[in-house]
Amino acid sequence: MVNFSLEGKVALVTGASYGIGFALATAFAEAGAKIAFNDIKQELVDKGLASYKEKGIDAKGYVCDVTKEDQVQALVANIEKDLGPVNILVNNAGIIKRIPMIEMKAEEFRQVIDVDLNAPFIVSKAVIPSMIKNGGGKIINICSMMSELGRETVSAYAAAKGGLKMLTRNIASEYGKYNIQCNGIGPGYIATPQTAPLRERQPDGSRHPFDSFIVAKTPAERWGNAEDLQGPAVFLASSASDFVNGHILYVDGGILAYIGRQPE
Ligand code: NAP
Ligand code: GCO
Repeated sequence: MVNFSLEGKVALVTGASYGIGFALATAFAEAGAKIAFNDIKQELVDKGLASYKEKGIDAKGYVCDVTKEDQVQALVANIEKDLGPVNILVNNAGIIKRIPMIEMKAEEFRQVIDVDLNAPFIVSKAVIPSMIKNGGGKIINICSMMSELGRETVSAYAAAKGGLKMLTRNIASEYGKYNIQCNGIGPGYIATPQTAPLRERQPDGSRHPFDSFIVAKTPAERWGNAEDLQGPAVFLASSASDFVNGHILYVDGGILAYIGRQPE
């Protein structure tokens, strides 16, 4: 029988006080996993703990900046002490800076690469040794439409998410022999705090032009919500996907397949 259960597994979802990470961790808990998550600030970890508690989930929260290798090593050691070795890692923490490339400072470009690409390397490197020791594991990298497409003002983010697609494939290639599956989820446009600026109502009450643009580019004719990602994530975290490796599963309502609705 196909097994989507996560009973007895320890899942670490980075940056999961709210947003997509919170939704994925919630789904993992509902499938039986023990949940560990981190955020940069204690008050956000506390906010996340309260939100998980409201859903009846006894998550463990840790303050950790995923770009700092020493903090990540300590995070993984603390999770192992509190819950056991990490069986499932979701590299979810991420930032975006929407700045025209020639106006972007090199430091701003580096900051995005640091969180969105260097950090998944750092956190994956921290958990793979114990996954090897324990006979395998699951790594899920949260990629993006920008793993495949570019657009104005998101050069750093697209470079990072394109790199994350290839890091996903490389981890799959290098560690598949240890029964570690590393895959990506490429969400379409999801209604979270990160995309709130793209959906703001205009002063005259009309929809943000980008909001209308995305709806016209999406066959499903709607923005996604974080819950749309839960089933694909549980699939990739479970033994149901043990022969899926190095794959980027796009959960985008069809954006990548569609040229876009023609103007009326
Ligand atoms: P979000 O609402 O901005 O949440 C991002 C989370 O990451 C926040 O909890 C944030 O914590 C945390 N974080 C940022 N930098 C961190 C660091 N250095 N160390 C630890 N935590 C850090 O974003 P989201 O929309 O849920 O997106 C989550 C992931 O999905 C990101 O990788 C994003 O690129 C990706 N994604 C989003 C969409 C979308 O349409 N929303 C689509 C495709 C992919 P703070 O609040 O403390 O900053
Ligand atoms: C943007 C958006 C996108 C989404 C997502 C799409 O400014 O274009 O923020 O990048 O966050 O990555 O998959």
